[in-house]
Amino acid sequence: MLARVATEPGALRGWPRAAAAPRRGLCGAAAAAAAPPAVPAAPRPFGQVPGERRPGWLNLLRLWREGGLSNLHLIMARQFRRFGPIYREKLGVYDSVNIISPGDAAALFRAEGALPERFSVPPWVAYRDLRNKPYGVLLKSGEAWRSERLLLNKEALAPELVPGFVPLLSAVGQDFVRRAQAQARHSGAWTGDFSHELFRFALESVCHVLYGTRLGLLQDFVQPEAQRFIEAVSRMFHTTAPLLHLPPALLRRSHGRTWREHVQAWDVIFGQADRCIQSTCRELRRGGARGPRGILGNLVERQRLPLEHIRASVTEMMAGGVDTTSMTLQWALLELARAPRVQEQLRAEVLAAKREAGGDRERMLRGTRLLRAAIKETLRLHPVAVTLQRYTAHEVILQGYRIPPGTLVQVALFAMGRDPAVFAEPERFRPQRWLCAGPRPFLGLGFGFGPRQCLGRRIAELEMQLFLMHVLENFKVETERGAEIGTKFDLILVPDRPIQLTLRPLEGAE
Ligand code: HCD
Repeated sequence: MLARVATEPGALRGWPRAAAAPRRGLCGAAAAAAAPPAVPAAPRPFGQVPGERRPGWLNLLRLWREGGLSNLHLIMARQFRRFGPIYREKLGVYDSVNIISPGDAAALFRAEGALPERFSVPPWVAYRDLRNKPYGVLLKSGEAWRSERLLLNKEALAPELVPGFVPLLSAVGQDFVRRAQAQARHSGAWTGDFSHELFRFALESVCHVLYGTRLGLLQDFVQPEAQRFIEAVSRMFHTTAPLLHLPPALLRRSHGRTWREHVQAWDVIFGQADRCIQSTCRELRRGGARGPRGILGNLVERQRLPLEHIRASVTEMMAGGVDTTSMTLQWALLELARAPRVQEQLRAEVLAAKREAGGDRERMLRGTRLLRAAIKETLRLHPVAVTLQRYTAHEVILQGYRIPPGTLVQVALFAMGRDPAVFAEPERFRPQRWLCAGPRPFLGLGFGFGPRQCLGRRIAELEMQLFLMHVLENFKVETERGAEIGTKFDLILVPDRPIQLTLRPLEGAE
């Protein structure tokens, strides 16, 4: 029954409207649907926030019984239908307030303070404590987080980096196309489950910008260590989910199978990342680094951060850059295959941009707004993160309730993306919805918000834009009709079954 919740059109319709905050719809469409808010004059106390006042372990037990955690995103959507646009819930040892409206997200991020903090995934912290490894910027907090984050922004996120990243990422996209063409030569088209190919594409891409070197993962022979790394990252995510709500102290002492597997997965991840980092550093010392230097090289050269800390954050970026972009690209290809007209429009835009820019990829990117919107639209329907979280730095009023400082508040990204009060016809893949005039505040939150947003965002966006550009120039994307594909929570949100796709070479493409 649960599995059907998200696929039913308008499944999120019909929760108590009276309490809803004013909503702004895209292209004005959904705005009219929201009734005028009935916000009381005086804010209500925190204790009155709707929700089940049951002990956290009981809630956790129930969650486990209802298909484990793999339906977390659907269960959240159901809670919003039951309680309205704000509810409180205790899961295991973690108490949180959950919100769904963009207006509330705006209020929350305004209250995040100078040192914003998100929910700090306890098993990831516990692993580093166990192995005595420094935290990377993902898990750091306070001033240490801030100074390191500012340095990393300069090397990974700043807009000035685009000209340097584009050729690196475009080269990998081109290799993917070459590989697909070779595969299609046998039978006129390349059909299958592309997840493994896309994992390799994503790892190759992120390593090219991090280390400035190619691993060669888009060839027929793939190094077994790289393959092991990819599997370890998926296993690390998969084993995080069941450990997510347990108290950290219990984790460290735990000898359970899941925790053991989790530790082993991180060991493989750190081992492989260390090999990449060491060989890049060796090259640097020899002074012989030919070609581009890569993010790691730049960080080491600048010498503003101890190597141990650089290592921790580079490892996080390498691991974070595999499943996230590859799954998003898989969803994007599926949506394009299902919406052939949108696909044609995108292709026309890409080809026109190519004529105009003479193949200069950086200029082409500026001329492909619909393509960028298609990625936003993909992340609306298929966000990587089920929620965004913040601990409030000072009091904030959400839906007329006083939320005290230090409260964990979660923006339900998945539920928001499919809420008809926020997005008109939410079940339709319509990139155009992002292109009309007017402000669209706090709607495109796929990479989070503010100083704590995704550090890999620039890399991920360019990687996905360039990939889709190359693919659209050369192939028609098709899929079998009918196959309904759902979403499952595996710490990040992923397809609940393999996606079958076909890449068919276009007439006249080189
Ligand atoms: C998972 O309830 C569900 O970019 C939890 C809340 C939560 C907290 C942090 C999120 C996580 C969720 C999903 C995966 C995220 C993570 C922060 C960074 C991480 C969104 C939503 C990710 C995939 C980068 C991972 C890097 C890692 C491999 C070092």
